[in-house]
Order: sequence, then structure tokens, then C-alpha cells
Amino acid sequence: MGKSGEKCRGVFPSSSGMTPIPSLFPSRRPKTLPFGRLCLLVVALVWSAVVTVARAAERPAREARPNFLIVIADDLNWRDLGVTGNREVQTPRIDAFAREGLHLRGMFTPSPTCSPARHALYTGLFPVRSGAYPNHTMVDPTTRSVFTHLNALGYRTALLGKQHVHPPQSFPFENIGDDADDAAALARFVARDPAQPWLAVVASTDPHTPWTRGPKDLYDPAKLTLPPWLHDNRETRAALAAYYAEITQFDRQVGAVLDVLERTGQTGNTLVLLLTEQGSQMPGGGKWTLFDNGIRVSAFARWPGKIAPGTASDALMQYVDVPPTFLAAAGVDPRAIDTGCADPGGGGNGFDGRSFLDVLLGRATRHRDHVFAQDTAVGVTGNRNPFPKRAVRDDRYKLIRNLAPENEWWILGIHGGEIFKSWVRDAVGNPALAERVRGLSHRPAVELYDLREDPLETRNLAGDPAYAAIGRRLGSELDAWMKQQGDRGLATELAALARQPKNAESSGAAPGKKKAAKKGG
Ligand SMILES: [Ca+2]
Repeated sequence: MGKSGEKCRGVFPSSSGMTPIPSLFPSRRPKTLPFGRLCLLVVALVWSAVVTVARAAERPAREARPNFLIVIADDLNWRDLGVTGNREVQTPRIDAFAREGLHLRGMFTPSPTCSPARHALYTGLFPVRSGAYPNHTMVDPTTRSVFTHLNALGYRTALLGKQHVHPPQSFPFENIGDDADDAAALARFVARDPAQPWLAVVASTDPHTPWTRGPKDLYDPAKLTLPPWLHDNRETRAALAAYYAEITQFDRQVGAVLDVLERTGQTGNTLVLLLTEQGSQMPGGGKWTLFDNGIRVSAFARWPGKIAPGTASDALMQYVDVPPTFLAAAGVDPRAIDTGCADPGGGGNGFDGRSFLDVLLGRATRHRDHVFAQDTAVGVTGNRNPFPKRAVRDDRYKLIRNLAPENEWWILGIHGGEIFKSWVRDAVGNPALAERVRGLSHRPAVELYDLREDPLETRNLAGDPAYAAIGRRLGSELDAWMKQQGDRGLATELAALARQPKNAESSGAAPGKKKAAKKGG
């Protein structure tokens, strides 16, 4: 099912329009009731009253358990929203949503790639420990996810849109459709039983390549302001305009989802978490890199009456912290949860993440001292060489280690693309551009950045004696994280293919499942 084939199936006749929500109850009734049916009706009415009373008795517990909604984009650079400072991309619904809750400015994904990022988001486990570290990957089959944990608490859980997680028994959500535009499917799910709390994930495929959807007429390539990580030429401008149109398409999708909550009366008791996922597939746009363009996430949380509107937090946090946070918000101590996955460093089966509920409720301003990330090139489509990367970041500095720096980093999605090829063409006779292009494929063993002074990570401070102590401090944090994860660096990278279901299936090690995802990465 190609993305381009989906273009006209959207539910948006306009930015505010939406497919009507089907009635849950048939309206057609017989005009007269025979005696037998009348008796049945009386019995039904009495039973209905009994159930209503019983549900009223449960209400205090019910009100203590909010619904949860995650809305996640696909390859949306955190900077490319109106609310995060991009003055040209149009995201009115997201900007308005941000004003209704808390802007989590310190959120990071532990992987700049779709599949491992989503496994971490749903399991609360970092990628190497769970086994889900390359792209198109899977967790160990005993692993449980937020869907497992909330189902056990009596929630119903569902996912609409992109999956990219495996195996199914670790992610026991109800699949309510592969098309994140299908707001009516979401409406049917959330309205099904008012007495049962729910978790829903709406996982978009926008603005993942190919950039084919959205209102292209809003963006004139010739008039766009290019961000500094992009080389300015005709091909790049055309791609940027198409990417922005898909971001606006995602914004409309977000609007339709929020409208479902309004129409079904679920806004008040639902904690909504909106995530941009990871960097874009532009060269330098961040995807498959550990620069902030790749791993930083724009995140916004709304929970009326609980989260103060129009607020922001710089507390560092990661996707692995989301499941513990939801469980804490549901009244459960996340430290008592068994993830089904052994902790090689700490012992036990607990989460790698910790609840940031106190940040949401305005009771804390700090959460983590460090965030961590990894990227695995083996298993990415068209990858030519192993190129493992690891990173640690605090609120000012970042250390990146490239564990096979002698190799050329080359993957089809960046280096085989038309934008990159146009840059290579333009670099002939342009030494400054040639050096930039080279830097997209060749990296030093160690990179150290001062993000306060150099937010685009262009001045590598590794080797500068003035920063040696900072490098050592971050290096020991990274060593400790890798050890806790059971991460063997290059050896782990070289074992990545065995962590992909397509390879495990061919060896008979995993059950077959064809994902309905429209796009890779
Ligand atoms: Ca993605």
C-alpha cells in the first residue's frame, strides 16, 4: 500500500472538517411493540438501571484513572513547528494545542529511527537491552509493553496507523486501522464503553518520505528560508516545500484527533501526549544521526485540570519514561512493574525509564541528569558499512562516539537520495560545500559539543584540553549506560540482522507477521 495511493483518502474536506462519527446505536425502531418485546424491553430497562448503579459505585476508581492518547508524527524535526520557532511551516492546531498544556522541551528519543524509537516508547526499555535496536526490529518475545500493563489494569488499548513493532504478543493492542486519517475509527474506539478507561496511539506516517501529501500551494519553494544545515539549491527547496506540506497535513490530522476527543466528551479525562518522533530525512535533518536534529523531540502534554496550560519544562526526559509515567498517572507504582526483560546491569526486570508525572503536575523541574541514544546502521535499507553511534547528553554538553570511524556511513535514505546527489553535484569546485558533504558520511571517533554555545553542533570540542574533564565525565556516563544495557558496541552492531523479524522468520525463530506500514524507516 504505497503512500502516494493514500493521498485522496483523507477525512479532511477542510482543516476543521471531519467524517461524521457513526452513531453507536441504531435509530430504526418498530412503530408498535408486541407484548413479548415489551416484556423484554422492561427487563432491559431494569438491567440497564442495575448496571448504571453498579457503574456509579465504581466511579471513584474510574475517575482516578485517566485515558491516555499518544499522537506521534513520523520523521518530523523538532524545530519544524510554528511553536518551536519555524516561522514558515504552518501548524496552527499543534501551536494551539501547545498553549493548552505543557511543552516538554527536554524530551529525547533514544534512537533516531522509527522502529527502535517506537519499541522504546511502548516498552520503557532502551533499545539494546530489549533487543530492538536496529531498524525494522523486534523485542525479545517475553517483553511486555505499556499495552500489556494497561490491559492488565482493565484498560482497553488500541493503535491506529503505523506499527513497526514486533512480536505481536509483546504489543497486545487492538489494531483499529492502518490509516491514521481514519478519525472515525478512533471515535468508535474511544466512545465504545464510557466506564472503561483506554489508551490509544495514533501513529501518523506524515511527514515521512515520500513527501506527497498536504497543501503544497501553501509553500512556494522559491520563497522559503532554508535552515543552516541545508545546502540551497532547486532540488532542496522543492523537497523542503513538500516536507512542509506534509507537516501541515500532520497538523490537520492532529486537529481531527483532538476534535474526536471533543465530540465524544473525552477531552477532560484524557492525558494527551503529542510527539514529533525524530529528525527528518533531509541530509542534515537528523534522522539516523545523534545530533539534536535527530534525537530531540518536540513533546506536548495536555491533561485538563492536572497540567497547567501554557507552561513549559526543560527537564530532560526520554521515550522510555513514558510508560512509567502513564502507569503512575493510573495510580500504579511503576517500580513494581515486571517488563519481562532482564536488566543486564541493574538486575531484575524493571523499566529503564522513570515516571515524570511530577514534572507534568508542576511538582518538579528536573527529571534526568543525562539522556542517551544509539544508532545502528546495519539493517538500514541500503547500508554499506557498520557505523555504530552512541551518545550521552546533559542539559548543556553532548558526547557522541562513532565506534567504526574508519568506515564511510552510507545509507540509501540519505546518500542515495536526489537531494544528497544534487549537493554532491554542486560541490564540484566548491570546497566548503565539498567538506560539508564529506561530513555527512565521515565522522571522527569522538564528538563533543557545547549545545548552549553551538546548538547546531558544528564545532567539535573533543581534543580541546579546556573540555577534557567534561569529555571524561560524559564518557564515564556513557560507559555505565552501555554496560547496564549489555551493549558491546561494534559487536552489538554486527549482530543487528538477527534482531530483525524478516531474518528471524527465515530461520524459523519468530512468527510471521506482515506489517501494514506504508513506509520504512
Ligand atoms: Ca520515523
